[in-house]
Amino acid sequence: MASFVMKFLLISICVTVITCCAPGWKKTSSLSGWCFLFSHNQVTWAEAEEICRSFEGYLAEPINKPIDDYLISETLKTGRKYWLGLSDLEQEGTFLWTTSQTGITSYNNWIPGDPNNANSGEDCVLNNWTHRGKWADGDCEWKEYYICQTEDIDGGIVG
Ligand SMILES: *[C@@H]1O[C@H](CO)[C@@H](O)[C@H](O)[C@H]1NC(C)=O
Ligand SMILES: [Ca+2]
Ligand SMILES: [Ca+2]
Repeated sequence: MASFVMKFLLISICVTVITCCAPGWKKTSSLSGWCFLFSHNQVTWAEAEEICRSFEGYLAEPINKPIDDYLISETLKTGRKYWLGLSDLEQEGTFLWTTSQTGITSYNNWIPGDPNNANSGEDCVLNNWTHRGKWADGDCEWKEYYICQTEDIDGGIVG
């Protein structure tokens, strides 16, 4: 009973005052309103996109330096590569953020030499921890870790 009351209070506080993240999701005080999930499994880019959607979120979009810096700081802790919500699947060479379908504006963090659409083509972007989290285009069919992002408070609690 006590724990039920605690949970109810917590949810009330989350909804009215601050953003809370679902268990397993991370938040950072410098980026209020967002929750991030760093996966522990490796899937294709399309599968990652689908999984993030099922959490009412989307593949993380480091559209600016503060978000990218945060994702990089976590990436360097785990030493993994993660899919991001950026691809040139629609039109070769034109990278679009998945949710807004808008292009990269002032901020980008490509590894020098990327994107290079290497081999039989690379259309999906991941951050490469061996290059301090800078971005690389990779083969969408590779199985990689992924970061989901959500700004939906209710989705965060239920999901
Ligand atoms: C990440 O960087 C390493 C080291 O340069 C490189 O071998 C690897 O191919 C890179 N991965 C991607 C997806 O670009
Ligand atoms: Ca490409
Ligand atoms: Ca590449």
